[in-house]
Amino acid sequence: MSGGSGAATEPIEVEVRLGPGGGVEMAREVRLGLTSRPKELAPKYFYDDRGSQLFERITELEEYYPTRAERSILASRSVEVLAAAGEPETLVELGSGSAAKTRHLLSAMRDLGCLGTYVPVDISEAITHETAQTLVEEFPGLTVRGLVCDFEHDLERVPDSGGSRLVAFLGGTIGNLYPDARRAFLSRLAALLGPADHLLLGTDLVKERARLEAAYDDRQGVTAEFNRNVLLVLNQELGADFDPEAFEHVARYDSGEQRMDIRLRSLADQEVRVEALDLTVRFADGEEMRTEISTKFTHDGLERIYEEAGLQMTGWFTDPDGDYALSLASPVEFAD
Ligand code: AVJ
Repeated sequence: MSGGSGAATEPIEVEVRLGPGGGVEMAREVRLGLTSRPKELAPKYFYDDRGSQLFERITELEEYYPTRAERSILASRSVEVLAAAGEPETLVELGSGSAAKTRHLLSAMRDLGCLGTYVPVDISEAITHETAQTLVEEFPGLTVRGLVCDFEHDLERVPDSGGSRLVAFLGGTIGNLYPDARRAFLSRLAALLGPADHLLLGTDLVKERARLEAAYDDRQGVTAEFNRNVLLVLNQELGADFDPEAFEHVARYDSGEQRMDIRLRSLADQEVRVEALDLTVRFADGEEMRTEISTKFTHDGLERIYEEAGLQMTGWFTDPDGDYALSLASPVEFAD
């Protein structure tokens, strides 16, 4: 942690909690994925610098509505959201990144007179520092207590600044988790929340197949490039020799599971060498490897999901078209 004895009065503190085991874990996880049937890779590996840039471009595509929809809810209803959350003094944001949408929440806190502390939690130390600096300049008096970590592992490290908290998990990233992992994650979040705290969760909503599939298979091919980028990440990080051109992007809506199912399909019988794993992997012509699921939710479905995790929904905010939702939840044990 930076700062000395006067640490508590520093406007910005960033704690770094990145264990040295990251690479080992990636190797283990990728080995498991490439030797499973069907093969599968975790979506977190999309996001190296190039992958993050490609994702930024996705958010600007005409077909990709979720980012715009979420932003429009935050832009028009943040005061309402904050009031429903009991005017918290602390905003914790999981996966904060450049905090582009966070400004709406911070402005609303300022307008309501409750703005105290912002706790960005992100995997990128550089972005967290940069964001912290920009925000203290933009919001005089704001205290930033950043945490650099993989929040799926280090959720319990989120500092308690005193006062009530709003923990925001935006962008629809919860949709990447399988039901078991999602339940576990939300239960841990629930355990972290005090009686006056709330969770603010961003979720994409179930809608017609055509719009969903277009959002994940844009005409410009940016999403295809983003999907194939995971192969370049494996080449870089694990000394693999994937030829991204030998795979095509597949994005299908699974209406039974209510989720987008995103895969890479091998365009030939091929062998790929992964040097760091001392592993040679065979792909049959047409074989598909899943790289991401992106679950779509409904109001009632989310109510049940919260309930299973020891939470209860206390607020529901959608864009005018009903494409996307921000919901508020609080821990059940403290219900009044
Ligand atoms: C950042 C996980 C919310 O699931 O919509 C976008 C990622 N993948 N296009 C999503 C993504 C393909 C995105 N999330």
